[in-house]
Amino acid sequence: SKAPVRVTVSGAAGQIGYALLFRIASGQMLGADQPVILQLLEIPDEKAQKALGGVMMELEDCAFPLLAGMSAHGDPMTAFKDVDYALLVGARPRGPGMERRDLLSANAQIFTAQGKALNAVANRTVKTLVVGNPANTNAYIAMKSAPDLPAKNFTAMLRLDHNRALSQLAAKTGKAVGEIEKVCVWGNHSPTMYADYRFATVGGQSVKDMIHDDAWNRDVFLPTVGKRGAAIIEARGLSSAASAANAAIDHMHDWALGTNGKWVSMGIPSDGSYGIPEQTIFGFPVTCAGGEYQLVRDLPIDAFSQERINKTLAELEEEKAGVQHLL
Ligand code: NAX
Repeated sequence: SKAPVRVTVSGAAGQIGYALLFRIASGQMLGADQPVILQLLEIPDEKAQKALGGVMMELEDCAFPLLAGMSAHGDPMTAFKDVDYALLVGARPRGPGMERRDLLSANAQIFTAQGKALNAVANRTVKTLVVGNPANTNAYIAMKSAPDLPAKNFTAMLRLDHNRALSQLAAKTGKAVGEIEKVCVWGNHSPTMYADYRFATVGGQSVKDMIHDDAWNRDVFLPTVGKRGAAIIEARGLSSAASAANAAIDHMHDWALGTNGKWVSMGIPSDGSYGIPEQTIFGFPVTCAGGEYQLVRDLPIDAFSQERINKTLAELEEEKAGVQHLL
């Protein structure tokens, strides 16, 4: 049987953590034959650590055959020791009266410290996924704080937007969600993201031709996907948690185990393609094989798409400028 791999989850006592850990431990992320050791990071605060202890009791009570070990941490330097997969979920939420600038700098501190810890103690092949918002900029900060690790090891989660786009397209076309291929989401994980179905197909048929309604794209589809997080908060009184955890599972699963040629969306450091400045963590279409992601290259970008890409890029550049002095 396979040797266990180490998986660190930060924010492990939070609501996404609660929807995520049990699925990792049951094998849904890395496969039914892959034992895992969970290294769980929370703020050192007594209440958070106590809550984390409760989650760990529940993990024990599941008696997962694949759960080969587990530990609680309040310090990233121990939490990331020898880690193979790091899911950075914990972040500072925006509090009442908090300016965007304050939020950016609070998170810059967290992700600088975590990037440095990964740099110092993680396995050199660590695959890092940032979920905590602002996810793309936090991933950028962690990457910049870990100069001894390959930049390509740092990614941000666009998969929830990708999955939301798929489900909206399935509903619109009346097709099964699993049949839709070649959808992608460009840019920042924020309402400015650009979900793009120009290349999408169902059973070889063009989704764009099936829908044949540019106004629906602009006035219904993009706003619905972009504001879906807000709609869930409005309905549930809490932000997306199970769907966010599911997207994190999908992202890591596909990165580790491959997509068999299928497109998925990942926030990855740009290599300069599509006019996106190098190292900007930007949502792109990728395929995954052999534990690596590959950018889908040379797609045509029409005027409408260029406008949307410029808009989401401008937002990311502004976020980056807001934290540059902290790096
Ligand atoms: P919760 O507030 O329920 O949980 C966050 C947990 O992180 C808390 O237990 C907190 O103590 C912990 N934490 C805070 N700072 C930490 C640090 N420095 N080290 C370790 N742990 C720390 O939030 P939850 O609903 O779980 O959401 C977590 C993050 O995901 C938020 O930043 C949220 O904005 C972001 N999201 C990102 C999404 C994406 O698609 N990229 C979608 C869902 C979600 O909104």
